[in-house]
Amino acid sequence: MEKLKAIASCFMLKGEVTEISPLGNGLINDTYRVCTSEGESYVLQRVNNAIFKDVELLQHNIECVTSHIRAKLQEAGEKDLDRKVLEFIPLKDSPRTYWTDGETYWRVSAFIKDSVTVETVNPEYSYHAGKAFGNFQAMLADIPEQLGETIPDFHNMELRARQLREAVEADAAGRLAEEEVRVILAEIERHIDDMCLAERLHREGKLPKRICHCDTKVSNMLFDKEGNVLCVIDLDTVMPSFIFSDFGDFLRTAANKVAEDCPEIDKVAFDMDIFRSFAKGYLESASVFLTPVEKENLPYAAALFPFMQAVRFFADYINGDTYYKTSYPEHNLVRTRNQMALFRSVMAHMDEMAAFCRE
Ligand code: GN1
Ligand code: MG
Repeated sequence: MEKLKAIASCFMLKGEVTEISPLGNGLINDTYRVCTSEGESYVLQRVNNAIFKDVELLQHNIECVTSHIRAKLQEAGEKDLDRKVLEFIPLKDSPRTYWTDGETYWRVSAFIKDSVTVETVNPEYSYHAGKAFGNFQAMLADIPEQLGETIPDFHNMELRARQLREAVEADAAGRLAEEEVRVILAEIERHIDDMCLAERLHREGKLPKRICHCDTKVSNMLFDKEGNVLCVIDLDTVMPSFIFSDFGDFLRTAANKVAEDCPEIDKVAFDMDIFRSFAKGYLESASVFLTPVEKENLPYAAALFPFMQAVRFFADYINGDTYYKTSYPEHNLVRTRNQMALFRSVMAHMDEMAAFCRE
């Protein structure tokens, strides 16, 4: 904790650091809450630079995005600015918003007062979340700066398929010896081509990339105590992508009846009430810029994200758990089973979703 205190103290905080405690349950970065003698609260985060290799670019993206949104909200007369957009704190001795010793990277943002995160949502929350993520994309549609991909080809299904095949080829942890692994692999292989539709559409010039959040899980949104959306957090993956990313990844977490690592597979199911409310909210705020091809393929996006996540968890399992934090040896396999079950459940609702989006 002394080391964390020393790092936090390099930032332009109000008051002296008095307390640091762990916060949240992200799978990539380490996050802490910092309290100071002036009664202020901050979020201190170690950016995982094994995964985000260019922290300079990442913070540049985040600064562009937060200042663009701040300006838009200000223009619209927003009163509660500090709770509607994240604010990153500069260092004491430089305008830079991250600290590094050359090996680890840290940053600090203001803690948003009276906010909560949730792991599950009801249809009403989903409607608001849909509007919020649609708005987020709409606000960023005219960002003047060029943003880079903080993880190149992050949501590129062709790349994820290739990475899985490389993992299988190397079989670094000897896990291909497990029969279940081979069964799952065969099922995944049957769907890979269909799931790579977005990349094909993009190559044909029919699908644009836009600035997206790319990690729209439920827990990446702050709500106030009444259930209103305050803002979207965890901006490391904000980058050019297909709008499917934000639509699909929210539903992957919100519309699953259980958590992504729940081992009781028979409880996994895609909740159409959540789908309908989220899609309604999203379409209300995003319709202004969506093309017909984007709209038509929203059901595909709902299927793509559980599938892609299954492929990523599964590749990590086969690689011997080198990417995601795990709590027990089969954790990534359990997550894979869960996401494949969700994928099957989504696929059973394709026509119903398409009919809903057409209306
Ligand atoms: C990771 O950091 P966290 O937990 O929000 C991952 C997402 C996955 C998610 C699965 C950079 O997000 O893409 O969807 O885990 N982020 C990265 O829970 O790989
Ligand atoms: Mg994240």
